[in-house]
Amino acid sequence: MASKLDALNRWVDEVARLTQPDRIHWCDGSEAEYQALVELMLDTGDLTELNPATHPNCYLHRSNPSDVARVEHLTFVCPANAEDAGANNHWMAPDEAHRKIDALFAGCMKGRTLYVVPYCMGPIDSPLARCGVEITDSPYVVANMRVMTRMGEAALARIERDGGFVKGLHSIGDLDPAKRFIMHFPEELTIKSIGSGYGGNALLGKKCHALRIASWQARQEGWLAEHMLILGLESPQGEIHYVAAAFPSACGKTNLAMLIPPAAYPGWKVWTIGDDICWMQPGPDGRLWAINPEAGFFGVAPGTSRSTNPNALAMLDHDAIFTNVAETADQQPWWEGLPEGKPARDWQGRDYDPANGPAAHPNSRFTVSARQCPSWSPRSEDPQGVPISAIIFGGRRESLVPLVFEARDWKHGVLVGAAMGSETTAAATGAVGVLRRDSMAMKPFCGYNFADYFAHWLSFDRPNAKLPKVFHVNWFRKADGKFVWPGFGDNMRVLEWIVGRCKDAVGAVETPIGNLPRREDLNLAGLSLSDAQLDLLLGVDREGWAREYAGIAEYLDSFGERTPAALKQEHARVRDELAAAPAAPPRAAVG
Ligand code: OXD
Ligand code: MN
Repeated sequence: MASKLDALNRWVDEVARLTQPDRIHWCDGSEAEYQALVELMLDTGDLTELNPATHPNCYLHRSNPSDVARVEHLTFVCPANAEDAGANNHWMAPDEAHRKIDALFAGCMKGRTLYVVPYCMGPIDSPLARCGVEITDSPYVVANMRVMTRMGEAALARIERDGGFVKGLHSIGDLDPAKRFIMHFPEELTIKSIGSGYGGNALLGKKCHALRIASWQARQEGWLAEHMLILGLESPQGEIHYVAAAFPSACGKTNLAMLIPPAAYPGWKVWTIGDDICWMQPGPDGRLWAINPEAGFFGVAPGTSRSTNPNALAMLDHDAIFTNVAETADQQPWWEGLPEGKPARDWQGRDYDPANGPAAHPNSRFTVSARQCPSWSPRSEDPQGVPISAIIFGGRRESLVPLVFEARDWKHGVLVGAAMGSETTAAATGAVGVLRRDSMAMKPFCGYNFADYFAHWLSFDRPNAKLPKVFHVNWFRKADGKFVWPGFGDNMRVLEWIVGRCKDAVGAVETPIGNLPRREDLNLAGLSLSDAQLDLLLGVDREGWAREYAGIAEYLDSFGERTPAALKQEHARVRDELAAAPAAPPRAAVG
């Protein structure tokens, strides 16, 4: 009798014929299987054990030094029509892309085991969840997928029920950067990745499936797949508001998702649902309901400490995989920003010598189950997801961009997200600290033309929709080379204002770029910020913004004819307001 797994079995056979592995292993996701993989990797040297007394069940993986970050210049989105990939993606014709990458896959698994990894992105019984199967020859990838997704038997059972799944073929190949490609075929719901064993290049459930392929599916099916954390903010009265926030890679999503409120906030609590990806869909009540498709965190280690993110540190002392961090003399993991301990060996396993650069690679990571986080929310498992009250966009901006502002409505919010800019980080190869536009923090992850993506975002504004309010934040404003805003736990003050705005319970002042808090609208108790610093954080430099909007116009035009007229009109509205001399002091918009 035909089974819904026939297509999967046929694909596994086809891949095995191409890649010629010595063995095929179907992953069941069990603890015993995980332990066997760990033993194997300890034998081959792919993992080393960290100090079992201080960090039980923690392991260190050192990747090839040429393979330490996502490779955007080698990442392709390959629909039949180049226009559908858009100027935001590298495109290759699908036939050519298959030919090129299949030539690299030919025979690449000789002497290796081919692992079949069924996984589910999202709570296993959620109507919002979607399944995939990754075929890989990397046991490190399998171990990470077990932490990051619902992997194994339950996922296979769901695939058997649903029939459909996303196909992801991965091999580390020979780790030669000249033979490295990450290719996406959205029309075939297929991913092919070779030549890298690192993070988003290799754990195909994450960026490749849950963002690039899912964003394509989401457009067709009427939902959103976004590069956003999800948190719940609980007041002392027990009221919880859920917020989703999009920041580019390595701009603090993990820290915000796990925030511990400062002393000025007794009785408040932040609940963590996700730190990287959010799938949202309009519910019958018109609100957007969101799930985190992932089950773990693949977070940036450097900078994580008891003062910046105590919750993260608390989840990292057992059952975690560390990649490219340094080690202390007694085999504890170490990275820059950790005041305890000091490095003895660097991320490449050399005796630590500051002349060789940082001890931990700036993009070194931890992989850990979300359930280990002290602020993990049980609502993460809710099949219906959580209702989103606010969407926050943000980036790293040394100058110009204020601490926080609120978009006047959804259309303006879409413009604010589309116009986002951020200084680049070590999460991808290339120069660090260069300002680039990164719409909705999706520049490296949107699986289709940004112009169509903006139109898709605009399309959610329809009768009976009860859409979240949209905000923009910037924790990274600098003066004299130093950050002005303390950030981390104190970002709670901004979250409180945001939720207050959602409830029409707190004031703001209207400006052409959006509504900003006045000093009296923010709880600043216990902070020592000077008047000049507050002016900087809460001020709008009209001339600077006029220049910014000129740059945004060029950026929107770079997507050509498909850029929605409504977005351009919205841009023109703000640009004209900025150009008009302020007739009167900004108006208070007390809500
Ligand atoms: C990530 C990234 O790993 O955005 O989450 O690079
Ligand atoms: Mn990310």
